[in-house]
Amino acid sequence: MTYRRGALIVLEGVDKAGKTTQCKKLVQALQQSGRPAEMMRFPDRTTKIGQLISSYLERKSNLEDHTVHLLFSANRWELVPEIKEKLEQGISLVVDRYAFSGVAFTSAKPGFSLDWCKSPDVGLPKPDLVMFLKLSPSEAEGRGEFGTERYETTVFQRTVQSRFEQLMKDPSVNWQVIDAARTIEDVHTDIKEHTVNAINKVEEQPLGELWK
Ligand code: Z5A
Repeated sequence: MTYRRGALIVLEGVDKAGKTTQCKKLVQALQQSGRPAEMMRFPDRTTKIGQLISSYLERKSNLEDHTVHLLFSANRWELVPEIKEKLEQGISLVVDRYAFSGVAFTSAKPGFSLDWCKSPDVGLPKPDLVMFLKLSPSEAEGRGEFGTERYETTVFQRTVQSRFEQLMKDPSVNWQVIDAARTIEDVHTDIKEHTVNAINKVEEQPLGELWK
């Protein structure tokens, strides 16, 4: 029997771009069309490392900036065996944020280079497709107030957006920019089309290693 793996699909974007909404809709649509698919999200707040991160984001605890960056990365690495197992079983994974958020958010802090921020995530399973949900800061503001978690301020989010733009210049990653300012249905149609193409394309290809 021919080996067919699932695809690793990542949705990235600034706050309120609609990542969670679209991940859920995409998984549902894939399943309904008979393609095995599951959703994952980072940070995964259910693990011990994820709980440390969650407490930091909720401002219940403070962590030194390098330390929290490494915890976000460790939270991805601890799930790598599960990611690989699912992909090998032919299940496509739709992931809400990944290493790109890790780099964009930490490098938006003073004194952090893109290279330093990327290094702990080098070698992670490489996404077959990364869709960046593009939404201008003013459009994001139109979707309601920011929450109370750390990083949820307009000024910080603008810097994060510019770091994402730097990351998107890397041709070793399969980026697709999605206009997230449209209706939920229009964005979904676009995302689904890119995803189905990626699933069909990669099923007989080996999984890559990120930034290697
Ligand atoms: N972080 C980090 O620092 N390092 C890392 O390595 C990682 C993450 C992985 C985690 O937040 C924080 O951790 C995040 C990055 C940092 N900090 N920030 N800021 P999270 O993942 O737990 O939650 P979130 O990412 O902040 O969620 P979000 O960005 O706020 O939302 P979203 O998923 O992009 O959007 P949504 O929840 O689907 O939709 C937001 C609202 O807009 C909602 O009311 C929707 O109904 C509405 N919506 C969605 N789509 C539309 C359209 N098309 N039109 C109109 N309204 C819409």
